[in-house]
Amino acid sequence: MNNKIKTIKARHILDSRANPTIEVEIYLNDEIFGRAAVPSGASTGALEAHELRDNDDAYSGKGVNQAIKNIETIISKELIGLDITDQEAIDKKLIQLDGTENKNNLGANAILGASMAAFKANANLQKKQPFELFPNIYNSPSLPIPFMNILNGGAHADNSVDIQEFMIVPYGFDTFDRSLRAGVETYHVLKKRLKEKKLATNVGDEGGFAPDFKSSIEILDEIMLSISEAGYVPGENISLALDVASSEFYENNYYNIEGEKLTNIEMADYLVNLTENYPILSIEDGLGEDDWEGWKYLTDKLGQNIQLVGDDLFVTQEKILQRGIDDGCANSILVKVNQVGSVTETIETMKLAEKNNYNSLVSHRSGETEDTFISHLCVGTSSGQIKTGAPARSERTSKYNELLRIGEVVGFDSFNISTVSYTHLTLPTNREV
Ligand code: 2PG
Ligand code: MG
Repeated sequence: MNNKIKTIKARHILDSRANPTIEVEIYLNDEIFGRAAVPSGASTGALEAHELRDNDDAYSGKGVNQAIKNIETIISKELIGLDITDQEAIDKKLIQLDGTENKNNLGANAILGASMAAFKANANLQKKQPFELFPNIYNSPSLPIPFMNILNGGAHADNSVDIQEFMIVPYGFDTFDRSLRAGVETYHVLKKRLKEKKLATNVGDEGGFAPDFKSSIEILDEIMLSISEAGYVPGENISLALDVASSEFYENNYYNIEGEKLTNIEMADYLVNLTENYPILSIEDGLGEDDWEGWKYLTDKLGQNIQLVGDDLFVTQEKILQRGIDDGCANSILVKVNQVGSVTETIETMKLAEKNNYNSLVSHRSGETEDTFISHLCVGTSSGQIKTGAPARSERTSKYNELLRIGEVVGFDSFNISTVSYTHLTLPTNREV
C-alpha cells in the first residue's frame, strides 16, 4: 500500500454566499484521493486565523487565487512524499511552512483545505469513513443533537433583528433521525405561522427565516408556539438556544440592542431574564469577544445551569480557551475548523475543552459549501452537538444528510443521542405563552 502524497490540486469553487472559496484534492494515486472545501464566516472573531483573499478587482476582492497558488507551489512542494497516515506531521509541516501565529503568510484557508483533504485521503486509503479516524474525545459515542437556526438576524440577514441566531434544539428524542424530524416539523410550522401573520418567509444566510421583529421576546414566543403547534413540548423535548453574536453590536463598552444601550452587566442581566422566562439551554457569545469581565459575570450567574458557548471569544484556539478556563469564563466552546486552520489544532482544542469539563459544539460557518467534514468531526470526537443551520438549503442539509448516512452505518441505536451526558444542561421551567 502506497501511503505517500503524490499530487495536490487546488481550485476555486463558490460558497453559499456567491463568494469564491478553496477546494483542495490530495491524491495518493490515480484512484485514491481526498477532497475538501473551506467555509467562511461573516460575523468573524477578531482573533480568527487569517483568511487570505486577493483584494483585487475580481469577485469584489474576495478571490482566492493567491491562496491557491500557495497550495500548488509552496505547500505541494513540501507535502508531496509525506506519509498520509500521519496527520499530525502533515499539519505540523503546514504550520511551520507558514511560520506565523495566525497563518498570515499562506492563509488559514489554504492550510485548512490541505489539512482536511489529507484527512479524507487517509480515510479513503484506509477504506474507512472520516469519522472513524478521529480520537473519541468525549467518550460517549453518539450522533449529535442538532442546533437548528430557524430564525436569522444580525449579520446573517437584512432584517431588524439584533440577535444573530434563534435555534431550536430537539434534544429529548432517542435517535438523531427522530430529533431531526421534530426540528423540521417545527421549521415548517414556523413558516406557516409567519405567512399567516403576513411576515416575510424569505431566509437568511443559514436557511432560517428572516422577518422583521421588534424584539427577541416576540420571536421567542413565536418559536415556542411553533414548537407546540408542531406537537412537541417546549422545554421537554425541544428547547431553545441563542447565538447572540454580541460583538457585532458591542461598541465603546456598550451593547446596542433593541434600541437600548446596555452596559455589560445590563446585557448579561437581559440574558439571565430571557433564561428565566424561556427554556433556553445554550447561549453563545452573550457578551463581546473582549469583554472578559462581562463573560465572568454571566458565567457566575448562569454557568451552573446553562451552556455558555464561546465562539468569537475563543475562536477555536487552545491558548484563548485556556484563558477562559483560568478566568472562569464560559463553560463550552464553539468549534469551527477554519477559525484555527488545521485538523490537528481543532482536535487539540477540543481535547483541552473536554479535560476541563467544557462542552464542544461543532459548527458550520455562515458561508458554507457541500463539504460534510463537520458531520464526521462531531461524530468521531463524540462532541454530541452540531450547529449547522436550518434544515433548508443544500449547504446546510448536506451536513444533516451526511449524519443520516453515518447513522445508517453505525446504527442509530448504538449511537443514541440519549447517551450523551450534559453537565451544564439543567433546564429552567417552561413558560406559558
Ligand atoms: C457563528 C457563525 C455560524 P459566522 O457566529 O456562530 O453560525 O456565523 O460563520 O458568520 O461567523
Ligand atoms: Mg457564533
